[in-house]
Amino acid sequence: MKTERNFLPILVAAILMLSMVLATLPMAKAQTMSIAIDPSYGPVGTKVTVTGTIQTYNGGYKILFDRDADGAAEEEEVLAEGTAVGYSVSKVVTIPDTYAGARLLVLKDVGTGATASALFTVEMAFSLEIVGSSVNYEGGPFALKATVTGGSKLWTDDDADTTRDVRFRFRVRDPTGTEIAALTQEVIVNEKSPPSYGKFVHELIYGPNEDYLVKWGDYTVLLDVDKDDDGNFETGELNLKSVSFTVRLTDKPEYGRTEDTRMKAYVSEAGDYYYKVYDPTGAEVASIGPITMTGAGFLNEETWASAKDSPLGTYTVKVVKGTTVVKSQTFLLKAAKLSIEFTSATTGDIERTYTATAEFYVKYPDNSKAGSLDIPTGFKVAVFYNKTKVTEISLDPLLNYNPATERWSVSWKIPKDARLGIRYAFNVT
Ligand SMILES: [Ca+2]
Ligand SMILES: [Ca+2]
Ligand SMILES: [Ca+2]
Ligand SMILES: [Ca+2]
Repeated sequence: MKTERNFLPILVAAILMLSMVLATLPMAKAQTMSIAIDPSYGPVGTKVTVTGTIQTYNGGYKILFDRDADGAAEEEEVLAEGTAVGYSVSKVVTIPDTYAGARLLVLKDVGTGATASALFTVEMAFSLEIVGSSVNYEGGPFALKATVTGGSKLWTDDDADTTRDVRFRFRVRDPTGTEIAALTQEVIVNEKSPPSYGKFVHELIYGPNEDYLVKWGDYTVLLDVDKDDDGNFETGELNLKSVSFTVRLTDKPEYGRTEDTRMKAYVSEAGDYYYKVYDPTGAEVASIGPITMTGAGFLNEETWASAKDSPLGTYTVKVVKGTTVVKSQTFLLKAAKLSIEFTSATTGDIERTYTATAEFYVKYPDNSKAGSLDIPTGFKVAVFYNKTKVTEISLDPLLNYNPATERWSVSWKIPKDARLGIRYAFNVT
């Protein structure tokens, strides 16, 4: 009895101590695999935040995506890899080319091979764009590119080349909104090669010398896609995307000095024609011709280049036959957009209070060099460190231009308090 009385408090104390020790030991329990995605649907190219947990503390993970839509996300279909923070994973992935529908997105623990999966629903998407300029003279050309991503894996091969395909149709509306039946094009478009699963692209060009593109104004191109691949275009498959282009007498509505003004016109009868260009005062500055036409058709493309000192403002182009003005349109001549070509600059490490210098040409669009007479006083050169402007220096055409070399120069004395060990650059604005 005596021993029992003494043993009980010792036992209680020992159990208490043991539980305290256990409480301070790290938990060795394995985390379960989990995955959550946001958003859970969208077109190819959607950025998806994948969060979840893996089994291995600070372990490696992979994110896999069933891009070929065979029902399994295989090792070669990896979208991202990384290392968990503790057991947690958070990663943004971009949905790659694949087919429409629910696709497996899998988080995998590289150490244990365990996985957790979610479904991302891919939506079919359409695009139609103008390649290059959306403005041109009569007849074009205008280049277009139509794309379907997230096409259907059920689409069949209709042109017997063992590649699944789908029909695109392009329709064109003139500036009055009337559809031009003669410009409608229907094409069978084959799928791009893997890994561009579900991607269908077609490019086409209207013009040059397209008789139907001679009315001035905005034309609209509409894209139809045979989404159910039944060979017909029904409701829900029409006008999925549209894009506009503009036809005029010159290939642009405005030009910089020294830039070529290109013009082309359609005429409806035989005769001797001239292109004539008039400056803002009404003075004739160009007369190109005669261009002899034996019937209806396009006059040749002709160009007129303004000079460095051509007056700025509204110019007029006319197509003239004898004393008859057949067509007339205006364009704007603006100050040229000048470009800068550095010929030398201080590079490498230089000490503070030293002077850094750079030399450069200032060029017109036609590549001719701008001298001190062409450039107004006070155009500025900025010194940058990375993208941060450090200082700005105004140039004086008398001091900073060398007529012999046609080069401009800029110098910058590096202040005593300039930050050391960083990289500076000159930019001209
Ligand atoms: Ca797969
Ligand atoms: Ca087909
Ligand atoms: Ca085919
Ligand atoms: Ca159809």
